[in-house]
Amino acid sequence: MTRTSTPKTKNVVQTTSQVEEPKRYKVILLNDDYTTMDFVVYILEKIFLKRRAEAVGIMLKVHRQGAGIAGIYVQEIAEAKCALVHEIAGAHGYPLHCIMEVE
Ligand code: TYC
Repeated sequence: MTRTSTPKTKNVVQTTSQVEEPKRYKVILLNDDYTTMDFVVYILEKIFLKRRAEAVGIMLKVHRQGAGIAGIYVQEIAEAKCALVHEIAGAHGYPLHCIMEVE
């Protein structure tokens, strides 16, 4: 079937974005006196997918300064990674703690 009448709607030019970028969250590892350095490096490698050298660097920063950024993610991923850290650390008897902070 062919359409002979003129379309009734005008073309609309979109001038602004209608979707916001999702907020990003820093996952911040906190220092403590009981978790071993090796375990923190392991967590940074396995959960935050850091290479060994970077993982060691982040761990040492947390050890010396009290806190350090393990990674930056959208909310759901940051929450999942934080929960995994607490779950795995707890299972090994370590008090390793991380928090989230909006970027
Ligand atoms: N301070 C710990 C120690 O001396 C090491 C450590 C580093 C613990 C980073 C937690 O997030 C942390 N064994």
